[in-house]
Amino acid sequence: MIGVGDMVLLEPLSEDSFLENLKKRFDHNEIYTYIGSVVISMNPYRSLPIFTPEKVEEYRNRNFYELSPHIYALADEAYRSLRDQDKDQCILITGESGAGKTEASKLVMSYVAAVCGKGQEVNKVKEQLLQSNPVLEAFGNAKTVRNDNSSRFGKYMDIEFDFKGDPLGGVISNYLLEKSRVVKQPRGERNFHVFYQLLSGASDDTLKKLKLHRDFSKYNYLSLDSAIVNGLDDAANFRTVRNAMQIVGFMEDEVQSVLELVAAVLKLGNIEFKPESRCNGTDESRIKDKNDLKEMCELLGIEQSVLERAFSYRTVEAKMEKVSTTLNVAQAQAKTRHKVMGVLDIYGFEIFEDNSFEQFIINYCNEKLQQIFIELTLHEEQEEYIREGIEWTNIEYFNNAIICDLIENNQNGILAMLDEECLRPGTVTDETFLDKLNTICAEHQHFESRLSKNSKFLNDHSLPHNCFRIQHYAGKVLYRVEGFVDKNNDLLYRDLSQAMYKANHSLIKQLFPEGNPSKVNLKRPPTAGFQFKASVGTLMKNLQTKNPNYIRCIKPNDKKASHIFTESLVRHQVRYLGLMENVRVRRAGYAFRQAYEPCLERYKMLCKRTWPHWRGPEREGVEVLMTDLQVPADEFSYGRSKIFIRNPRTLFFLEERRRQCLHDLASLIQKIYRGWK
Ligand code: AD9
Ligand code: MG
Repeated sequence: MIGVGDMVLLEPLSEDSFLENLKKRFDHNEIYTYIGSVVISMNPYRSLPIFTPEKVEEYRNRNFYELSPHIYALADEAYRSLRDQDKDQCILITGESGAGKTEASKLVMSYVAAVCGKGQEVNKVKEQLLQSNPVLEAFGNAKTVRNDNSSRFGKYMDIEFDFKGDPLGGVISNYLLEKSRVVKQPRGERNFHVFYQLLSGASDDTLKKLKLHRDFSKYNYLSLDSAIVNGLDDAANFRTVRNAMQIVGFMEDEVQSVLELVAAVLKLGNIEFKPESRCNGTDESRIKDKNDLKEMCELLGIEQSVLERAFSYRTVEAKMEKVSTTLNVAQAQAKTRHKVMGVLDIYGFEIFEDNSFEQFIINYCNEKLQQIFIELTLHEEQEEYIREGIEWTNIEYFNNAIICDLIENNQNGILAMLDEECLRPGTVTDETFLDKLNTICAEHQHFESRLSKNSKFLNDHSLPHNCFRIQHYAGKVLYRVEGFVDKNNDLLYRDLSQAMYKANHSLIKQLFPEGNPSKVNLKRPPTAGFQFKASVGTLMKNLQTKNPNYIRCIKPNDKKASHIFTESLVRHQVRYLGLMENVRVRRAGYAFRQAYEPCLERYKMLCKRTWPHWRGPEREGVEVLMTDLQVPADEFSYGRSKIFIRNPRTLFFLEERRRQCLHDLASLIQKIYRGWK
């Protein structure tokens, strides 16, 4: 073992020794390290030979602490608890952008697919589950300055299993896609992969049908300075995605429709407007060159004049009767009939030079996940000791509930204020929103406590005039308010959705149901922020019903490079992820706990007095067992309903004795059987 595999066993424990251990292991390609049952995963930024079918076999059906730390051990433990103990599981993967969350989620899914069920039907389901990834990534991931394959949406997948543990299918929920990227990308970043994949990988014939050129530079939406990404083969990925779409279940004509839509978006980006003065003195916008518009209309089966009108005449009346697209935020569903394993892979915490509404939403989501981690591993752990009457000294940790509240509080949280501003009649601008934020934060009693020394909302005169700053758990982020109001409103002019609905194209029609003139709904749809908050709330509730398994991803350097361990960067992540507190709580506590009854059931064969039946109370049975086995008294404590075992080694000892016992028993039965024959 290189270094110490479980930080709980690290001596002496300090932040420095913690980092040293991580570095030592990282330098020797040991990218996984435990804190009890939590897996720390360091991004190696290169492929390591540790994800082979042989490795899968090695970890299959083995106890968590038996082998060296690996993400497979966590996946195996989660899958077996699901299958054998009927406990729904969730895998929570956190870490900042580029830390390796998406890769980790795929490793977990491929491990579970490798070990669960067999047979033609089951294999088909597994393939579909795995192949959903390339499709989602093509449309939802993009190169950013942080990560060449950055997830620009949150993904939660519930994989459902039958009573035998065979997979039945999955439900995928998406959370707030960064739609604005289609139109504009920050410098050094790209649009969603699918555009480049299509242009690079489609056959000449397909491109001709789609009226596209292979040359990225022909399209305004495809930024040029970073269109080619080292190590990313767009053409090969296009074939992978095409194939994956087929496996997932798209019919050939549906694939075609999707590609037409992608092509139409590229055309749309090329349409340019020019102002034209009318005789009554007003300005009106006119389309400069109508060729792209014509081709776009041909692709989507829309009459050109209809779309042209919708583009050019955005009347005041239409402005007042706004109708919005509903966001693609599906509710996380958990069907109780089946066993469920949820895998959560969201966009990681982001601090850019320029942070807008998208980063605000992404970082809010990360705050919520940090909160659930704190609730379940730090808070709940300490609460359980108190409940069970186990002696305990509290360990201090930073609770980010205050930041979540600052953002989501129904009365005066930032999202509520933004909504209030968006719904207010009169002139509403990003600046009026910022003014409101500043005034309320300064005035309101409730906020004053936050503005005092513990304040997480920061706005002083040193900030640029259109910005506010939040002290997130993972660092201070400066947000520029420009676009907040529009993005939160997320409104589409009715003329446009109606034009789209008129298309002779089944997919487009489905995407703009609000354009149906017979279903005009003048009621204002919920804002983007409101919907996001609600769906994140539902997700958190869903996660809390499951047994959590944590993967905490760490980014070793800012260069996307292998072999570099930037200590200051890792130290910062170790701090804000609360990993030291995690070790302390775990060390002060007990690595393993089990209710008396199942504990007695499992180990009663190790003691003559409890085997084959123990007639008294279970707790006494366990006491007899531990005394007989001479387990040192400081290794465990008796709680009200559970036994708490301090060190995993004690558990190995019990497991080893049990295995030996079963082995002896099997030999004995064989002997008797042979003698009998
Ligand atoms: V973001 O929040 O979506 O921007 P992630 O998801 O945390 O971010 P991702 O999994 O996409 O990061 O990892 C970034 C890159 O690191 C990958 O594209 C790989 O090139 C690299 N990576 C991550 N994990 C591994 C690994 N286990 N083995 C090899 C890896 N490379
Ligand atoms: Mg990702």
